[in-house]
Amino acid sequence: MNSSFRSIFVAGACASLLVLGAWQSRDVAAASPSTDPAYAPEVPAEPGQLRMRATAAKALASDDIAGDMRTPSGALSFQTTSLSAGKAAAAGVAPERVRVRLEVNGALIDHEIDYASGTMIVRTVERVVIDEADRAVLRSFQNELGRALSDQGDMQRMPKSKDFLWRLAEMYSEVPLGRKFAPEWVVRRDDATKIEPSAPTLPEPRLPFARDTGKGLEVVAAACAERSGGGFTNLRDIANVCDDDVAFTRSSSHDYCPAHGYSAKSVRYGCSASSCAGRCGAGCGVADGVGAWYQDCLDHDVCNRDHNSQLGACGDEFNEAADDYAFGSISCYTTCG
Ligand SMILES: [Ca+2]
Ligand SMILES: [Ca+2]
Ligand SMILES: [Ca+2]
Repeated sequence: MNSSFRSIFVAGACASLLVLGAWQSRDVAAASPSTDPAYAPEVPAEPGQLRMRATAAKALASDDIAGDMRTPSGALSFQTTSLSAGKAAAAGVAPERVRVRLEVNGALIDHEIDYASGTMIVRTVERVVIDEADRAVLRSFQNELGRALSDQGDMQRMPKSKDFLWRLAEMYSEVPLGRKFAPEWVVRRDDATKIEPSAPTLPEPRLPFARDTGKGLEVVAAACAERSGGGFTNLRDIANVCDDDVAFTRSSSHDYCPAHGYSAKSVRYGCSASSCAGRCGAGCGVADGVGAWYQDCLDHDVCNRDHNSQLGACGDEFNEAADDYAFGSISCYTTCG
C-alpha cells in the first residue's frame, strides 16, 4: 500500500454548473454492432495460487471459509465469520450478518454486511490506498475465487459467507486506482429506482466557458460537479442481459471532472456487449456472466472505458455501484459468453 499516494483529482473544489443529462430508459434490441465503441481491452488478470484453509469454525460446522492467494504482484488472505444473534451461525442457516476480513499486501480491510438493515460497512484501522500492485492482486482474486467456487458446485446455492466474499472479489476487481479507505465507509442499499420516461439529453457545455460581464467576455474557470444520484436498478428487470445473441442499448451517465460534467449517451450492455458492460465486476467473470447486472455498474464500466482509466474521477461511480455489488440480485448462471 502506498500511503503517500495523492489523487491527481482535487475533490470538493467544483461547483455545480448545470444539471446535465437525463435518463433514457429506452432499450433497443438488435442494435448495430457499430454502436459498440472500440473500448480498450481490459488487462488480463495475473495467475494466482489460491488455497482454502481449514478453520476453527469449520470444526464447529459453520459455512465460514478462510484462505490465501499469492500472485506475482503480492498476496491476499481472507476469512469469513457468519453471525446470528451475536453468535457464530450454524452451517446451512442463513446468518443475519457476515464479516469478511481481507488482507491485501499487508493492509487489513474489514467488511460487515447486515442483511436485515441492508447495510455494508467497510472499516480500516490505518488509511489504505489502493495502488497498482493491490489492484493486480484483487483482479486475480476475482478470477481465482470465482473459479474455485464454481468448481465447488452450484453458485446459486452458495452460503452467505461465500456469496459475500465472492461479491467483494467482484467489487474489488473494479476498484479505482488510488481509492482511499479510512476509517469507515457505510454503504446502504438504495431503493429500486423508478425508470423514468426517456428525455432528451442536454448538450455538454464547453469548459472553461466565457460569459459576458458587460465589460467584455470573461473566461470562467471550469466548474464540474461529481454528482451523486446512484440508484439500485436491476438491468435484468429491463432486458434479458443474459442472452448473448441479442444486443441491447441504453442510456448511461457519468461525470469525469474536470474534463466533462454529468452527461448521458447510449451504450451497449449485456452479455453480448464488450466485456459484459453492466455486470458488477470486471469482464464477464469466470462463470459465464454470473453476477449482478445493475445500472450503476454500467455507468461505472462506461466511465472507466471511455477514459481508459481506473483513476479517481470514476470513483464516485464506483461508490454509487457499491450497494449493487453487495446486494444486487444475481443473474446469468452459465448462460452468457
Ligand atoms: Ca447503487
Ligand atoms: Ca463491469
Ligand atoms: Ca465521476
